[in-house]
Formats: sequence, C-alpha cells, structure tokens
Amino acid sequence: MPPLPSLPSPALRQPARRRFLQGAASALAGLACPSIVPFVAMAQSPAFESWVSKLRPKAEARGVSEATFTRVMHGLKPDTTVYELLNNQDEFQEKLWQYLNRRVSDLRITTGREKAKEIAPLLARIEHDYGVDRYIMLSLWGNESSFGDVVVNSKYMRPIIPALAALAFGAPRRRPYWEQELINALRIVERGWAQPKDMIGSWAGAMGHTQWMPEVWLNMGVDYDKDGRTTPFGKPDDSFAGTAHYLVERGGYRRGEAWGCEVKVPEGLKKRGGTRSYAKWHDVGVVRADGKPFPRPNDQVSLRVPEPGGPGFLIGQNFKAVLSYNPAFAYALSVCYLADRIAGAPPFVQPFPGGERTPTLAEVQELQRRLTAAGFDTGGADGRVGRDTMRAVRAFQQKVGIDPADGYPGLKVLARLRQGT
Ligand SMILES: [Ca+2]
Repeated sequence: MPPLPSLPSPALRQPARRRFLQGAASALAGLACPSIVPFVAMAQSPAFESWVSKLRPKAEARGVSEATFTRVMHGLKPDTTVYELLNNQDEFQEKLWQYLNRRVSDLRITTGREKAKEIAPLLARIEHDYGVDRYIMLSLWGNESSFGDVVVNSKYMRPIIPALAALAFGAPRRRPYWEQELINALRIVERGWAQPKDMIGSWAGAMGHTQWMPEVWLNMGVDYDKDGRTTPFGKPDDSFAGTAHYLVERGGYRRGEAWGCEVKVPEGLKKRGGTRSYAKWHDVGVVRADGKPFPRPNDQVSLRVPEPGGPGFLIGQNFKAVLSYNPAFAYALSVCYLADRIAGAPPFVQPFPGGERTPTLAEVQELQRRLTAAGFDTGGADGRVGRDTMRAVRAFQQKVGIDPADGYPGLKVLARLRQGT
C-alpha cells in the first residue's frame, strides 16, 4: 500500500459513516470529537478579526498578494454552521452491507451506465492518457457528487472559504490543516482560476465533480479542456483528468490491472495476510466467486474478508489507489463495486451476514413517498439517499419501535411503512 496521505483525502467531504471506517481512517481521527468553542456569538468577534490579521503574513508567504487577501478576507463572515456537521460525522452507524447498498444503488448503476455513453469520448481520452479504467472514473464521480448533481444542486453546497475560515479558527485540533487549505483556496483565487463566490462545496471544503480539496485542485489539477484555467466545476474534463492524475501519482494506479474481485475462501485461510499472485492464491484454494478464472494470474493481490461469514476479496494495487482518495476500506470497496456494476457485472455472489438485498429505485422512491406522507420529511422522493432520508427513517423507526433505529432505508423499513403508521 502506498503511504496514506497524512492529511484528509480529497474525498473528505460527506458525513462519514464510520464504525467500520475508524480503523483505516486514522487520518480523520482528529475530526471525531473536536473541542468546539460555542461560536455564533463569536462569529465576527474581535478574536476572529485578530486571527485573520495573523493569517495574512502566512498567506502572503505562500504567494497570496495583499490585494487578494484583503479582497477575500476583509469582512468575511465565517460559516459557523459547519461545526454541527463536523460533530455529527458519526451520526449513523452503518454496517458494511448497508453502506454498500446505499452507495451502490440502483439509481447510481443506471445513471452510471447512461453517463458511460454520454461522455464516452472523454472517458476514452482519460484511459489513453492516464490508464485509469473508465468505470472506476464513473464510479468515483457517482460516489463523490452523484455524477455532478452536487455541482449543480445548491442544496448540497456552501461557499467553502467561509467554511474553511470557521474550521481554521474554531476547530483547534486540526487548525493547521484547515488553515493550510484556506490558504490554498486563496492561492486558487490568486491564480485567477476561480472567484470566491464560485468556490462552493462540502462543509469540509471539497469541490466539484470529484470533490477536490483546495490542495488537490492546486497540485493535481489539470487544464484538460485547455481553456486556460483548471477547475473542478463546469464540464467534467478537468475534474476527471486531475483525479486520474491523482490516482496515478499518489495512489500508484496501474494501467490494465483490475482492482481485484470477490472470492470464495476456504476455512482456515480467511485471516491469511501477505501479498501474492492470483495464481498463488488459487493454489491454496481461493477461487473467484463467479467461478471464472483469474484473467491476469500474475498480478499481485492480498486477501480481505471484512466480515466473518461474508464475502472475501482479493485486492490489488488499484484498490489501494482508490484508498489513496479516501482511506476507508468501505469507501474503496463501494467505488470498486459500483465500477463493476456500471460495467455490467452482477451483484456480489455471497451475502453479508444479516444483509438485505439492495432496494430497487422504485422501492427507495416508495419509501421516501411513504415517509413524507407519514410526516417524516425526506427532502424529496428522488431515490437519492442522503442525510435527510436517513434522519426521516430513524425518526420513523423510533416512533414505531424498530430497534436498532439505524436510519437505514431498506426493505424491512419499507415493509413496516406499507403496514401504515
Ligand atoms: Ca479547463
């Protein structure tokens, strides 16, 4: 595995779902329980003004002109609403199968297949120039921004400079990180790549189609459409090229390799560590779950069985490249799995213990309609499962006494909704 980034990955943007992520996501650990000063009253306080004035020389030392600094930071009101989001990252404790069902949804598979046709020429160029598989690109896009939906849907976005300013000022445990990213955002303005009002993204400052943190935009970004500036917004060319560049440079992505595959694992081998070839794994009885032969038997892979009694996976360098984008195993598995599903593969063969099948798009929409009709607002019935829907599910579960009230919008909750409230 390549060294994980010492700072949160570009994908540090969505509220994390973390019981099973915590082990891998040590880079995020500082975010779990920040000590936050009660804040609203301090938002435009002398303390904040004083902090801005101390930031000025640091920004100027990194190439931000006095004029740019003043223009962006003078009178800036920090976005203190980010603290609630920072504190609520562990709001839902999802099991791995729940996380996968939600992220590798019917809607994402269908949309991914449509987009594969729509932007086929761009995907072909990316494959040619960077060697990153088109389905991995599509899946990252789907996972990061619902195929650009958050780029055009203001409901999910906020200006990132006020958000980063609030974090840099008020989240003491990660202040150096947020401060660096705020300064990086100012450097982007300095370069003329964007105006502050156009720099909108997640509460943590990730922007555009593939959710770049400012550092990624600055250092990995590519002006792939050659219009003279690099941007994660607008048409996805620059986003895709910059992200492919990132996967190759920082993740060690290898052209032509698969991420890995689902496997059946003989008892006694399930905790076997080490990296060896598919052929060597085959020699000890590890076989593809779909019964097919390993297509490239000499590629090097390691074995993971994330849950006892559930499916096993052989994972290679390109799985680790996805981990470089977000160091959580569940995240990387969801990206690789969605990539396979968009490419036409069937669901995993082996079930997770206690798991349900993924609800269809029609079932998710029905669940959202029924919840909303019962007084639990899901923020629409579009089939997209976000925090609003999960909160509505949890409130419903609590009302009717479903335990655990985990917020997971699945088949059991739908069945209960059909019985009426
Ligand atoms: Ca461009």
